[in-house]
Parts: sequence; structure tokens; C-alpha cells
Amino acid sequence: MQVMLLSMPDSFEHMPSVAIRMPNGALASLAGNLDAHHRVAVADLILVQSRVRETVQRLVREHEPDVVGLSVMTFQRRTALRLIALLRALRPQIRIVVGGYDPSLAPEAYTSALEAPDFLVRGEGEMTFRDLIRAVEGHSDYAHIPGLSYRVNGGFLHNPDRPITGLEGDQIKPPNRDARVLSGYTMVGRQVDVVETSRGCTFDCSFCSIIEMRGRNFHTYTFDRVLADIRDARAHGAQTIFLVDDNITLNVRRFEALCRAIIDARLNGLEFVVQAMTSAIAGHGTSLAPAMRQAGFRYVFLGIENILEGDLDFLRARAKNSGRGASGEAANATIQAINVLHQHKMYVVGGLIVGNPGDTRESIEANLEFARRYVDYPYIQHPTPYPRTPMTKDFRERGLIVSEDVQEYDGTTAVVRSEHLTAEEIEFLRWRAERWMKLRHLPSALLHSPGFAMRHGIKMMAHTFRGSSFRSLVGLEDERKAFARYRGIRKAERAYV
Ligand code: B12
Ligand code: SF4
Repeated sequence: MQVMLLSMPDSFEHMPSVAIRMPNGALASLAGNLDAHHRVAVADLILVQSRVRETVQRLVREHEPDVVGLSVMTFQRRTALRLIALLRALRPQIRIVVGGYDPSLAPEAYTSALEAPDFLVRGEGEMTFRDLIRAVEGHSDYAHIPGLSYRVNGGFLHNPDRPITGLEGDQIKPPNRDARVLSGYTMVGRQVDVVETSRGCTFDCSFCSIIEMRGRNFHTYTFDRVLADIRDARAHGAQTIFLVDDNITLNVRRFEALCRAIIDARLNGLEFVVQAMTSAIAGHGTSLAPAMRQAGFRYVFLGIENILEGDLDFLRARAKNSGRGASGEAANATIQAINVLHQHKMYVVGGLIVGNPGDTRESIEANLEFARRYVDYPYIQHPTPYPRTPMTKDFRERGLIVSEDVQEYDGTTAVVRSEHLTAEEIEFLRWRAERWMKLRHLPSALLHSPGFAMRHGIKMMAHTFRGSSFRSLVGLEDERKAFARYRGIRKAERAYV
């Protein structure tokens, strides 16, 4: 059978496609786990963001797929539904499958859509998708495939959930990067790829979808497999590797041992990027940070979430952000974590969430000021009511959700208000401050890749300051007018298909 797998072209403000175009790790993993006789084409549509329709038309013509799978996050839902319509118009006999976070957590949004898919894969996809393709090929029925929802007589049947797959054995086979049919992956000028070393998390931050998606558990791949995967990514041209684990720092000793394994395998000529918990870095930084540095880690996305204890309570993120002060008292671990990463010459991408229910102008400004002082690159978001998270329930009960348009659920569009501020005001405060913080880091990022700087430096600046004019930057025009222009541009660019 001919299978085509697509990831959505939608990106959000902190991932401008001019500078960052990463592969979707799920698709290569799904491709690697299909039976070998199928022909698979993987296309990450972020690589063709400005020509999605033409590219899909071409790919369908060239590959004549029997089955097309779409990987979808919530803010990409409308694009996915439009793509389904396009695919059906191009080739009516195609069977369409959706999977990923949004179909898993909000299946009704797909099963009740005008352009409903034929199949929906909930949760982890490798085994379910493999079994589905076998059943489609063999014309057998679907009732025995856990984790699958499928269309019958105009309605959908939902099979029981599939238990989480262990990663320790060889049940999940390595990703198939040869299946990719588009090129142009980049992280600020260096070819980037993604590698998983583990799945799952045992924390339960209220804003995170992970617990509803797979429960509280943590599974790890063997180092042999991880190193082979990194080598494979390198053989496919990668210079930078993004470790996409849900929470690699959950087992911090394993993470440190992995850094040493990367060094021993002489894979430390690559550059690594990772997401980490502050408590783990703060508590173990003395031995972990030098190992990370030697292994080639350059950027660390730190889940700071918020610097105020009240907001951390709301986000249920206090546990992962607490450390011990010099005299043993509990203390926010953030500064400790940032310091140790800086001492070892790594950059901190600071993940903060502002616009929580109790937030005032002052509490948001305190977080922005913190980011200005301590982090190298801001990754500030607004709380976003993704399907089935505890936070969503909370916001809904308090009547604070102001937009039900999930297209806007990209993390930097404020779609909830606080008890004290409108959503628009919250977004304005973040937008106004964050542009300048990003600008500060631009020279180091561009110096690292001078060729990229020459070709795209101006475009990156232009993206950071979209909507702003010279007059607004020097104070001759009200910044709110520039903000309104920025919002207009952002709204218009969401029409990818
Ligand atoms: C790594 C990561 C990123 C990386 C992305 C790197 C990349 N290109 O893959 C970065 C940091 C850039 C990122 C950005 C964003 N992310 Co993110 N990210 C993650 C993270 C940590 C892991 C995702 C991953 O790659 N897992 C490994 C793969 C193999 O697993 P998987 O994607 O779940 O896929 C499996 C199944 O879902 C399923 N599946 C997936 N697709 C398909 C398709 C088919 C056809 C089938 C059958 C099955 C299937 O099978 C796969 C294999 O088992 C998750 C989860 C978490 N703990 O926070 C969040 C998460 C996916 N991100 C999320 C969000 C919202 C975003 C952002 C919008 C904002 C943000 N919070 O940062 C941006 C948007 C990026 C953009 N396109 O512009 C949300 C999605 C929530 C939702 N309901 O949509 C998550 C769940 C975090 C959360 N808030 O809960 N992210
Ligand atoms: S620690 Fe990270 S992965 Fe775990 S629940 Fe919190 S945000 Fe999600």
C-alpha cells in the first residue's frame, strides 16, 4: 500500500518558519513501524508553509496514496479539516486517518466534522497505525484494534484504549527518516532533527496534555537505541538534535549518563537542544551541567512557568520548580538552575506562562522583568485551555475563557482573561516586552550561523517586530496601534490552506 503522512504547516510566534522548521518526530516513527513492503512518504508541511495547497496536490499526484495520515495539535485543527477536504477532492478513494494530541483528546471535533476522517488513532500511534494498515490491506474488520476509532454507517465506533507501549524492548522500531520527501529542516541555519530518548511524565501540571494523553508513567529507550538514532539523524544531515522527550529530566541520573554516553560515542560534535525541569537542573546541576555542556547541549528550554508561588500553585507546577535554599528551606529553583546552565555556557530559553486567573498587571510585569533579567531567550506563553486538561476545567468553571476558536490556541494568543485583566491586555503586555528580549539574543544566534544571518537576519528581525513601525518603536505612535496591526497579521497568516 502507498501511505502518506503529513504534519501541519501551522507554526506559532516563537517558531518563525524562516528560522525554525523541525521535523515531526511522530511521523518518522509511524513510518518506521509499518510493515516493510508498504511505500511511505512523510511530508512536514512546515517546510512549504507558503505553498501548502500546491505541494499537497503535487504529492498526491506523484505518490497516489491509498491512506493519508495527519498529525494534529489543537491549534492546527482547522488546517487539518481543510486538508481532509482537499485530499478528498483530489483523490476520493483515499482513506484518511488523524492522530496526535488533538484527535486523541478531542475526538468529537473530528468525528462530528463535515469532513470527518475515516479513522482516528488515539494515544500512541505506532502499533495502532501498523495494525490499521494491515486491516485495510487485508480487508479485515477493525474491531480488534485497540486505540482506534472508525467510521461505520455514518457514525463512529471507538475501540477500547491501547495500553502504553514499553520502550525498553524492541516493540517500537526506529524511525524511518528515508521516508521524508521534503527538505529544508533548519534551526537558525543548522539542519535539525528530532530524537526521543523516553516518553511520559509522572508530574501533573494542570496546563499539560500529557497525563490525559498517556497517564502518569515514564518509559525509556536503551542508550544503544538512542545513540543509533542520533547517528541515523546525523547520517541524514542533522547538525542539531532536539530531544523531544516529554520530560527527560524526570530521571536525572539517566540523563547525565546519557550525556556521558553521547560523549563516549563521539557524538558530541553535534549540537543538542532539550527541554528540562528547573528542580532537576538546580538540584543536580553541579555534575549534570558540565556533562551536558561537554555532550554538546547549547539551548535548554527551562519550564519555569511562573516566578510567583500563587501562580505556580494554579499551574500545579510548584513541585517541579522547588529547590532547597542554602539553609535547607524550600526555595524556587529557577535562579539556581539558570545560574548553573550559564556557568557552563549554555543558553536558557525561559518558558513562562502569564495571564493566570489571579494575574494583575504587576504580577505579569514581575514575570516579564524576571525574563528580561535572567533568561537568554524568552518563550512566554499564555495559559491555553487545551482539551481535557485540568486547567481548562478550572478556566471554564470560572468563566474566563474568551475565545472558543481553537485556531487561536497557539500559546501566544491570549484566549483566557484573568480576574483583573482582559485577554487582549495580557497579550499586549507580553508582546510589547518580549520583542525586545528576543532582539537582544539575535546577535549571538546569528553569529553562530553567519551565513544564515546574511541571508535571513533581516527577515528574522522583521518577524520579531511584525506590526511595529519606526514611529511606534521611537514612541511617536501608540504601541497599541502596532499591536493591533500585529494581531491582524497573525490572524491573516493562519490561513495556510
Ligand atoms: C517536543 C515538543 C515540542 C517541540 C516540537 C518539536 C517537533 N517538531 O516535534 C517544540 C518545543 C518546538 C514545540 C512547540 C509547540 N508545542 Co509542543 N510539545 C512537544 C512535546 C514535549 C513532545 C512532542 C513529541 O514530539 N513527542 C514524541 C512523538 C513521537 O510523540 P507524539 O507527538 O505524541 O506522537 C505520538 C502520538 O501522538 C501519535 N500520533 C501523532 N501524530 C500522529 C498521526 C497519525 C496519522 C497517527 C496514526 C498517530 C499520530 O503517534 C505518535 C507515536 O506514538 C509535547 C508533549 C509534552 N510533554 O509537552 C508538547 C506538545 C505536543 N506541544 C504542544 C503545544 C501546544 C506546542 C505549541 C503550540 C506551543 C507550546 N506549548 O510550545 C508549539 C507549536 C509548535 C509549532 N508548530 O509552531 C502541546 C499540544 C497540546 C494540544 N492539545 O495540541 C503539547 C502536548 C504540550 C502541552 N501543552 O500539553 N513542542
Ligand atoms: S513536567 Fe512537563 S511534561 Fe510533565 S506534566 Fe509538567 S509540563 Fe507536562
